[in-house]
Amino acid sequence: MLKLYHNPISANSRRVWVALLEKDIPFEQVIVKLDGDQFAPEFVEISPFHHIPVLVDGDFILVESLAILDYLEAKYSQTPLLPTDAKALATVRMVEMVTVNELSPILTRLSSEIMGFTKEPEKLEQAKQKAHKVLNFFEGLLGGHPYFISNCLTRADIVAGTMIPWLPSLGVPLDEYPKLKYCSELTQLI
Ligand SMILES: N[C@@H](CCC(=O)N[C@@H](CS)C(=O)NCC(=O)O)C(=O)O
Repeated sequence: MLKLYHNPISANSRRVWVALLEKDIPFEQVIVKLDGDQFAPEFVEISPFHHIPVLVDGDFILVESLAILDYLEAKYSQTPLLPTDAKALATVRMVEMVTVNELSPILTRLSSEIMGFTKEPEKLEQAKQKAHKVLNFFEGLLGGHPYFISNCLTRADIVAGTMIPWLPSLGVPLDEYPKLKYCSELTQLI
C-alpha cells in the first residue's frame, strides 16, 4: 500500500493528501511533526531535504508534491484531476505554478512576520499587496464557475485551495474575493 509521510498543517503536503482522498486511493499515513521529526536520520534517508510530503510505493520513493501528484495521476486514472483539453490543462498548470512560485513565498514571509522571526514592515506590506494581486488573478480566473475549469474539480483547485485558506489568519482577509472566500470557508484547515 502507498505510504504518505505528511502533516495536514503543511500546505505542500496537504495537496497530496487531498488528491489521494479525492481519487479514493487507499494509503497509509505517517504524520511527521515539523518540530524535529523531519531531521530524524531514518526520515532524512527518504527525504534528503527534510521536507514533507514523501510518497513511498514499495521501493519507489518520491519527494516534491507536484511530482507526487503527477505520479498519482499517471498511475491511478480513476477520478482524473487533470483535463485533456490544451487550454484547460495549461490553465491548471498555470494555477499550480502561480500558487507555488508566487503565493507560497508570500505565506512564508507573512508567517515569519507573525511569528516574530522578522520585523520588516515594508516587506510585510509588499507581501500583502502581492497576495492581493494573486487573489485578484485567481478570482478573475474562476469567472462564474465553482472551479477553475468550469464545473470540474482539478489539481488547480486542490493546489490553490489548500493554500489560500491560510491567508486570513496571516493578515490577508478574503472579503474582496467572494468566490475564493466561499471555497476557503468550506475548508477545515486542521
Ligand atoms: N517543494 C517542496 C516543498 C516541501 C516543503 O517545503 N515542505 C515543508 C512543509 S510545508 C517542510 O517539510 N519543511 C520542513 C523543513 O524544511 O525542515 C514540495 O512541494 O514538496
